[in-house]
Amino acid sequence: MSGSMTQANVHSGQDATVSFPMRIRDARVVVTSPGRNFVTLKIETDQGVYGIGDATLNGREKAVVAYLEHHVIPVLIGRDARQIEDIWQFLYRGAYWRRGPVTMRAIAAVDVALWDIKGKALGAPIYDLLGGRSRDAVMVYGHANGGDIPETIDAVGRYLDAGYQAVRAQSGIPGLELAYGVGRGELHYEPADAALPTQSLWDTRKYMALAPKLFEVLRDRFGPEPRFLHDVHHRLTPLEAAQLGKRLEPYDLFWIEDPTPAENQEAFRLIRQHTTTPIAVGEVFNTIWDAKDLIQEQLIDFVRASVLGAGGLTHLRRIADFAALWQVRTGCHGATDLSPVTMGAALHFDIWVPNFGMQEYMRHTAETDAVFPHAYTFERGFLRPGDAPGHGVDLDEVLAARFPYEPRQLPVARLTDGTMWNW
Ligand code: KDG
Ligand code: MG
Repeated sequence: MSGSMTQANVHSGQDATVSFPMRIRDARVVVTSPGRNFVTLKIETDQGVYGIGDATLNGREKAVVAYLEHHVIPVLIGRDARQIEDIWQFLYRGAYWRRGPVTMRAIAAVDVALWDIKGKALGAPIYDLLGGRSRDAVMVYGHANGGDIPETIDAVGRYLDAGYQAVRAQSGIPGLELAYGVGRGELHYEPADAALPTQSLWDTRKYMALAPKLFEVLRDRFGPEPRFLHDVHHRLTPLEAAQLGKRLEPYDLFWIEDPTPAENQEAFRLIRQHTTTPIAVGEVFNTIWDAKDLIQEQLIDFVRASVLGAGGLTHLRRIADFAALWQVRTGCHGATDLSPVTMGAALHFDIWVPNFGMQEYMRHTAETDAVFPHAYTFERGFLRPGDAPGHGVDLDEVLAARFPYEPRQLPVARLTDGTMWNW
């Protein structure tokens, strides 16, 4: 497509003056590891305006780097950066090989960088381009965890004292080393911990006995007000998930997440038929097709697709609009492997999206925050995107170069008899 419209004196957000069209002059991938690995795409235009997008795929970073460098960047050069929709369609349809975490993260990085450029060129925060604010601030939940129930209760208490209104609670299971969701530090839980996968063990019966007890004790201790969330991390069969949802009903959870793998969307019907505990699914979703049946059959309550996982803002807003028809709300994935660039973009999305549910927020390390200076702010359980043009997150390339890539993979899980299980 060619863009012939000209418009002079548009503020770039970077103290430059731009005129349209804006040709993509250069694009490059920056890999940095300020505490963990991040893959970042920087797109530069001939008008001096640049944009930043996140392309991190935890434990598989280099696959996205190669996809971007070999197959995406060469086709971007010379295109008009204003044509976000056409470029999205070109990268999605034009690849022939559709969907998947590698492809869709690469597309997300381009998409978010282009929204950033458009916002800077027009002097507008992305939320204004989407349609403006629907709320004042974005409610977030943090991860409270401990080696056992008493430790988890203490951790939840610290989050509530810090002003959080929503807390995800995960407890270690006595006798099982390395339970999912139990980190080594308070705020910086990071599962990708070694160059080769760490092995953890899983025991469904022990977990099923512990999880309802945890929430019984949490409600006793903290009363009805806090929103409590819990991540099952794909570990149960549909029937077990239905049983868990039923057992948790008295404790009024905000959601249980990923109760069973969602490759088979139909599997959620059985869970749904047996429990009114709300269900959230989708941090591994890449497109609307992963969620279509779950949404339109009203088998879930929250869709956890993210700006990073689901092809950027252009596609995520389609998922959200589709979900709104069935009163399914958003719940964007926001673990530490989504960089501050994704967090910035997600907050513009969250503050706009009419059917907002909740945003996950795990703190990045101080080094990560320094490499990605950002306009978003946190205060007592809420995040605000700030009013900077674009998404408001930058990349300090000089600092980034001081943190070279470190091979890290996610753990694997086995049953106690050695059978491979879902991590
Ligand atoms: O990289 C994997 C993590 O993002 C994931 O395990 C975190 O389940 C997760 C969550 O809900 O944040
Ligand atoms: Mg999860």
